[in-house]
Amino acid sequence: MNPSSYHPDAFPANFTWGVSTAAFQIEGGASADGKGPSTWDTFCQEPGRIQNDATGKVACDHYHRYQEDIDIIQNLGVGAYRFSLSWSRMFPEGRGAPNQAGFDFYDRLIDGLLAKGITPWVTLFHWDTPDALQKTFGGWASREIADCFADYATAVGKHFGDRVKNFFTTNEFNNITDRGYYLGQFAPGLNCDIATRNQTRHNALLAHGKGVQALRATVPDARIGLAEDPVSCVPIMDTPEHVEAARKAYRLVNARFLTAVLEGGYPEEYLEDEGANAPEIREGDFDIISSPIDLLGINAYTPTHIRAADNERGFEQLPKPAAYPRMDIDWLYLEPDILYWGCRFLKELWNVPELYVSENGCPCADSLNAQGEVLDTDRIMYLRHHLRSATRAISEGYPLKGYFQWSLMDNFEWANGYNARFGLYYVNYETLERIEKLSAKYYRQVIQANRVL
Ligand code: GBH
Repeated sequence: MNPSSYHPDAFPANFTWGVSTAAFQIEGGASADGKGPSTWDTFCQEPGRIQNDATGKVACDHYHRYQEDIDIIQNLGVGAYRFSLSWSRMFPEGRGAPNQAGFDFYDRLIDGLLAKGITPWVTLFHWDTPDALQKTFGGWASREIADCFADYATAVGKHFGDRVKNFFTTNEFNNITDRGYYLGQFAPGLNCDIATRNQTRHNALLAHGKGVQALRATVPDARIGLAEDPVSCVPIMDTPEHVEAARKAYRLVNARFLTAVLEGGYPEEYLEDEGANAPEIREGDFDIISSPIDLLGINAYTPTHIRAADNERGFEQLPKPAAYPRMDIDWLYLEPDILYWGCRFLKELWNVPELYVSENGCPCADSLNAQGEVLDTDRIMYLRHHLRSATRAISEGYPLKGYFQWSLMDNFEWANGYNARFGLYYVNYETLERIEKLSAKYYRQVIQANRVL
């Protein structure tokens, strides 16, 4: 950096600024124009699963209001928009006959973004499994899902690959597998045994790997990665012994997913811990799972604090004190340094070539004041400090290339329904109007200045 223009809070000139969403959380149009049901459509029908029994039938009605949404994305000044495709909108049965209208919708969206100079970043799968695949072979509990996903990825690559170059295969394995098939909090809402849970993890890794290969084969100039939410280990203080402990912890607590993808195998400790419940691994699986990726997306929200310990593994996770500060949801504890340590450990452990924050944001108790404004100073505080942590990572040479704020607008927050507002835009769920929050103005200014403000 030119010292005369150096500012400690500045981002590099080619830094990618973006916002993120996911299909089920914003689209609505649940059965419009031939879309098939996803497991989330079905799950929302079961009373008691979602707060207030909310559903994704309408959500933000992005399916019909996408043009207005492209306009607000443009108004933010971001150069990139990360969104996911609804698999069952394009393949109502998950495989077999395509639904042309589903492809048409994403054509309109992608062409609309490109016309405004916004680069599409596509996530192939953000949790909305075609329900037909759940009903036919048990979804992610079966290895068959990996081949279906590969076929789907091939179709996506062939159809959109002339215009879309940046891809994430999957989003957050843990919420597909553990929360869906073991904890039962997310679709399909099952409480399987541990062996099945571990097998769904393995099947998901395999689907990712086959997805990478399918995209590589159909879009030669694609940049491919996955979006994961690694447990964000943060050393309790920046001293060599605690940093070393947190690095070890990062590798082991993320063993089931990220470590497995990036090392091409499960760490010994994982297989030991799971014992007889370890997944069935077939020959060649890990060659597929560890297919080279160009970039990694990290979804970062909440920390796990680590200190060095005199035990077999050399670290311990510290519990959160009762009054530890949180944002407006029980699980989101404030710790901006997650971005710095995430980038550092991903580089140090696995030399990941390019890193993107694919999600970072928080829910706030947003409301309109008498002037019709949403003064979300708490979200601005959250963003400011996380961005500063990002600039620290960049200034120390870690390969952080972009930042996607979660989320463009308030939306369907899974089991919390519409009760957690993560947006830069406030959504009035009666009228579906989008209203710019103060944090949107803040983010626009940050992007313009290309530094933390
Ligand atoms: C991401 O998940 C998702 O990719 C995105 O769709 C979502 O809207 C966003 O973050 C905000 O949540 O109740 O204590 O059991 C982040 C992972 C999964 C973290 C669910 C919180 C519930 C924790 N989230 N989890 S708890």
